[in-house]
Amino acid sequence: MKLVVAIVQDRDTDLVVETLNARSLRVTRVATSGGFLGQGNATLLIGVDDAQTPLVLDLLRKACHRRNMFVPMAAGITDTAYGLHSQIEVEVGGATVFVFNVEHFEQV
Ligand code: 2BA
Repeated sequence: MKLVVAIVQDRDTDLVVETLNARSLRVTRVATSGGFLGQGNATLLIGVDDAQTPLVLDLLRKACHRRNMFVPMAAGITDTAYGLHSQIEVEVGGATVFVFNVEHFEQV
């Protein structure tokens, strides 16, 4: 068994969860935020049989999109006096995925 931990953008989360549930794949969503941009994202915990792991990764690839965002050059600065010229473009997503081997699983 594997535990897939996927960090996805808020905007993609509903579609990912619906897609997984439609395949009878179970998922827990945790509200998180990125350490760099400080924006809300979701961390999904997906426990699956080994054989289903490629399917989960494929569904994540299809449902999570790359987006370009502009952020102030000094992270954390939100003053509107900073114009676009002092912003940098950052590509976010699709999903950041970690796959762990599960040593033991049970529901009691
Ligand atoms: P954030 O930490 O808010 O990062 C958002 C985006 O900012 C990243 O997109 C990346 O393009 C950029 N970025 C992050 N740290 C940077 C840095 N030190 N210098 C320059 N650019 C930087 P993604 O790579 O797609 O990551 C999206 C979100 O996934 C991250 O949000 C974070 O919540 C999570 N994440 C990404 N890599 C991770 C890792 N190795 N461990 C834990 N969480 C991770």
